[in-house]
Amino acid sequence: MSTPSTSITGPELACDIFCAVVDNFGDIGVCWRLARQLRAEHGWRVRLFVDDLEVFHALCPAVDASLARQEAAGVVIEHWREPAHAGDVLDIADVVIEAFACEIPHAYIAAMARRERKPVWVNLEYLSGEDWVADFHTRPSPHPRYPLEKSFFFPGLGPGTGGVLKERGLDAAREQFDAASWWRERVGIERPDAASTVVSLFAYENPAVDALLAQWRDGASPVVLLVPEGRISGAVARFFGRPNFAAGASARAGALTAHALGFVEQPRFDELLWTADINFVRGEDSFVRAQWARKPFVWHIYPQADDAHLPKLDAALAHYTRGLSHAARDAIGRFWHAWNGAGAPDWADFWRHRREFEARASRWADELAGIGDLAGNLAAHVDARMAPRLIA
Ligand code: TRH
Repeated sequence: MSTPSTSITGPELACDIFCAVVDNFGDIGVCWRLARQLRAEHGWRVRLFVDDLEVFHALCPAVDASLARQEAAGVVIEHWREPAHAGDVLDIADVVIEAFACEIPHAYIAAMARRERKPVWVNLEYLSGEDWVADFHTRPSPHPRYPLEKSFFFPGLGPGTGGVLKERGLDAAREQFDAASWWRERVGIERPDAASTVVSLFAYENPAVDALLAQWRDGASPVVLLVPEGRISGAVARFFGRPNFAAGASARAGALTAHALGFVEQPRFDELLWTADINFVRGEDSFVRAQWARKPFVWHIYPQADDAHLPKLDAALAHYTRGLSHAARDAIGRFWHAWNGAGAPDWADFWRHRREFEARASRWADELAGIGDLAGNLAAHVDARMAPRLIA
């Protein structure tokens, strides 16, 4: 574990993070990762308010969904039982993070306003690679009624944004990863040889999946598919003519062999991405982890009303494909769009650029790391906002 950084605000800064689980795992996925990192790498005293402990339990089995308050990985976890609840004792932190514009309790805001030294109040936004993000990142917004100011913290993929989360020990852990043991332990077989293409598939329901599975089945070289149990499992089961495709199941058709995996605690999710040759990921957190895995990936973006997600998809593509040949850039654009509902996926057309994608995946991870990691950028933002108050 890394040594906590020395911040001008002291090592034991108290931070409250509020997280409302909208759906799936991404909201708590990002908050839990951030909470652990602020605790482990910055030495902050972190309290995480979460409204859905059942979902949290999937990412962190140590979390007991029946408890009002508990601790895991050095983070205090409060069951945010109802919108008004903010802990039995209104103990206002130095830093208050509301994740993804969730509404923090009114009583808590009123107590923030009464606090002698006002907390640094941050709204952590969803990740977007769009250009406008840099203009809005860290912009302040005064509260309409209280003497409080909130700032908007935008994760992003380009300079001038908050970046994305990356733990200090992540690259070292990836380099030390023992793939052979992983295959025996997680899949119960020896690691496939280099003639096979290993694909991980973490996605929402997707009409393009049948065509893709058929292409892998009918292809000339073997494909080994690893499917964490979830929203796409039903479609994989139907393809193989089975009632379900639950953890532990395996199936084979033509050149395609598929294995279903159980859901693992969050720190172990990366291993799947490290072992595969290409990763299908979704939402926000797995999308980020795929980038740190330095492997080619395909993003199933979280669909929004009125196709509001499509500019985000194109913005991510613009970053990620920079420097690729025209042919490779067009192929990845076509494939990502097909995976997100526009057109039919053509695996051969896409994967013939494999070597170029692999080289770009490594270069891109270096470029992305150049923005700095989100937790570090957030700590610097908090320091900057606290400094004038300390001097005053
Ligand atoms: O689950 P997601 O689709 O999450 C979301 C939410 O839908 C959210 O509302 C939306 O706004 C956001 O996306 C953009 O995908 P995501 O973000 O990749 O989160 C999945 C988390 O699950 C991630 O932290 C990795 C974790 N995970 C495990 O911990 N173990 C596993 O075995 C697997 C498959 C995933």
